[in-house]
Amino acid sequence: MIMKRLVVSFLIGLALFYPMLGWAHDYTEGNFKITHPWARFTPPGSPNGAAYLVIENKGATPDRLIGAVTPRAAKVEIHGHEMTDDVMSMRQREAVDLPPNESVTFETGGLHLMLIKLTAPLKEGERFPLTLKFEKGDDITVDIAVERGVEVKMDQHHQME
Ligand SMILES: [Cu+2]
Repeated sequence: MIMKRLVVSFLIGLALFYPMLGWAHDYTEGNFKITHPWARFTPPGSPNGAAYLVIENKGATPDRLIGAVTPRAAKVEIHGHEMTDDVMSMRQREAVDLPPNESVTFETGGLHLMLIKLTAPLKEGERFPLTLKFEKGDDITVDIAVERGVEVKMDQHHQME
């Protein structure tokens, strides 16, 4: 009886804890380590989303991220934020340099992968595949974890497009 109760509470604990496991997932393939690929949930009717991750180039040579694809969106664009005349604006980038032995962070308010025309809103707790394309290295497919994240005003630019 006690054993059964322990198992049940363990399972409940696991269910509650499960979303947090997403925070720690990472992938090491080829020269790259991809850490915590995630996207913010999107409200109903929102056409676009944004994904974030950290890419570490563990190799000895420079490479570049040249794009990404996912079945969850019509296309993926690399976006960065830039200050021009004291105004922060979002700009599409062709590629992101990945120097050897350095980490590049895609984060809210900075570099991000813009998911254009989502097939459906991103639901918290959901996971979906996204394939990163490199100039030299092989493609790497990661699971993007959809999370609540922290509310950031910056994200409003996604609604405007
Ligand atoms: Cu964007």
